[in-house]
Amino acid sequence: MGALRFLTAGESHGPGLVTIVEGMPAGVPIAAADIDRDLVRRQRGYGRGGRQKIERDAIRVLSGIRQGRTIGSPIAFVIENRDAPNWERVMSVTAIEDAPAPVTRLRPGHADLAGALKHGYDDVRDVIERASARETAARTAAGGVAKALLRELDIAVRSEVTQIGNVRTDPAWDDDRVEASEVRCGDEAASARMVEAIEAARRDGDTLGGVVAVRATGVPPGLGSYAQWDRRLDGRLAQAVVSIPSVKAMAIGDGAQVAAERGSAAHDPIEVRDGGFSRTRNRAGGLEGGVTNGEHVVLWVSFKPISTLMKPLPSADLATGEPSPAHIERSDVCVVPAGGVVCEAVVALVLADAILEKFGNDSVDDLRAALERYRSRLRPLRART
Ligand code: EPS
Repeated sequence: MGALRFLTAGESHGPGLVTIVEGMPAGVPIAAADIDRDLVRRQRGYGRGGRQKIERDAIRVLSGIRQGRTIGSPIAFVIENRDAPNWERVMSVTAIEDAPAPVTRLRPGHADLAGALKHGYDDVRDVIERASARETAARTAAGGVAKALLRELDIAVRSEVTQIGNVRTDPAWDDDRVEASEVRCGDEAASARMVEAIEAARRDGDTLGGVVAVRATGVPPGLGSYAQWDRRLDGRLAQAVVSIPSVKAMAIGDGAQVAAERGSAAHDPIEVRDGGFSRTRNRAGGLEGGVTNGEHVVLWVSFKPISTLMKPLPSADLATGEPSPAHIERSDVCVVPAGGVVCEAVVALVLADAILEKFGNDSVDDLRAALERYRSRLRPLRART
């Protein structure tokens, strides 16, 4: 815990977003192009709004990487907000005369009311700017660093949209099909129906949520710990995933279904296959006792519909208290496909953190050697040499 840390800064319409990642071992090959690829994937997806036509999200590396490898120092990035020049007066650092009128019409579902009451603001703009999901670009960049480490260890984190509105399907886990789909769903027929559902919501001035499946493969058993509540990896994954804007629920494996079943159906029988321990099924989603068990880590993440509605809900004015429809601001109709990319990033960060905590974070060569030695003893006691 805390072997790998990251912080982000930046307002949605300020000059840019800042990411600092600290705790990466030296010697990890890392290319800005790989991180930028995920930033582009996060911008795409049917149902995104006008903002993504303006932005060309890409990192500028400020520190921590030299000659294509990490050097063990803090890694810092900036992502420029290309929209910033259009917001210069609103976002002016120095006080300006005849400043733009404050936003006082509160949007249900956003942080608007809770944030304004919390900080005593008279302008909801002060909430909107940092509560905006624009911040997830910075989190995606941090996740790109974690993915670079996991790649070295043959661990991959993927995501796939399985539901938008009431259109549902099963994950295909086929990268080519998922990335070819406008909604990042591997089922072509379901993709088409999801696009139609988004279009129908747009026509009605409404928005849609959905579900993303996230799967990490190649994860060694023994990450996390059952010894203390805050070391349990299930809880650490939940913190990382549920803190993504719009996420309202996360299930681990078949966690939502087994509540209605008997234990004999819910748990995963153990067997020995090819000399190693294995399972006949993976309903636990790769986690038992807050520790990875060697199976794929599988999460199901539910996103609520975007809160800004073009046909706004009834609301009240922060200043006058009078009834007033919610503030309307340029927004998306559906962010579930983009949300999947953000899920990959934060899951990669949690897994990388747990790996560094178990195997050390000074040098990637030392780490690889420690992991190989560990893997070589993951057999029945009597089968060990
Ligand atoms: C986002 C940028 C934002 C929104 C969206 C996420 O840009 P703008 O507010 O200028 O249109 O499009 O934010 C939200 C949906 C939200 O609810 O905060 C981005 O880059 O992801």
